[in-house]
Amino acid sequence: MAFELPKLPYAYNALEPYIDARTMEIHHSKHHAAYTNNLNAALAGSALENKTILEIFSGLDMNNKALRNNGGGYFNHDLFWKVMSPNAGGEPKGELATAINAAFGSFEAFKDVFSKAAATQFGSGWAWLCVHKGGKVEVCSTPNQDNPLMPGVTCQGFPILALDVWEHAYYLNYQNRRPDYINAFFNVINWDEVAKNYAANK
Ligand code: MN3
Repeated sequence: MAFELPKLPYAYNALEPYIDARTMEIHHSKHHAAYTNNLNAALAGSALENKTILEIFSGLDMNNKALRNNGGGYFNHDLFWKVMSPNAGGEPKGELATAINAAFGSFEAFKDVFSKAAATQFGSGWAWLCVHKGGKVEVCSTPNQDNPLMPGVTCQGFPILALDVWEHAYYLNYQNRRPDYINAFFNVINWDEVAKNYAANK
């Protein structure tokens, strides 16, 4: 079964003014679509063809650039779309809030650490909030389309919140002002979805 471009769970303009419709449309229908198509091309005829994306990551040959970049691009964007929502933002609740407070001291302190990870990721990449077995959470960042589920990536754990800091994610609206885009992202984080990811992978 080939991978399919996941449907966006809201309209392209739903995240305005924080993320503009044109950026969302190009990002989803061009960039994410290309990663998905290229992933399928990289898998075609190989022994991995019917594996899940998590199975593919667990045994990934990091020298296989087509699989690494396009598998990452497929998975990372799927998580990114799902952890955003219109009329979202605010702060996490329940056990996720407890875990964030335990790791960082407060939500504001978490926001600083996450924002710094996103702002200082040199070039293209992603910022993550991950959960480890046992429930501890950690912030990290990775270059390109790498993610914490890939072998040898120093940042480990299961990713439950993702922020794309490639220029294609913000340049039309924010140009070189990556920190403004990062700040805006906090207005569209779907904490209910992040909490679901936490509960499923802790
Ligand atoms: Mn992207």
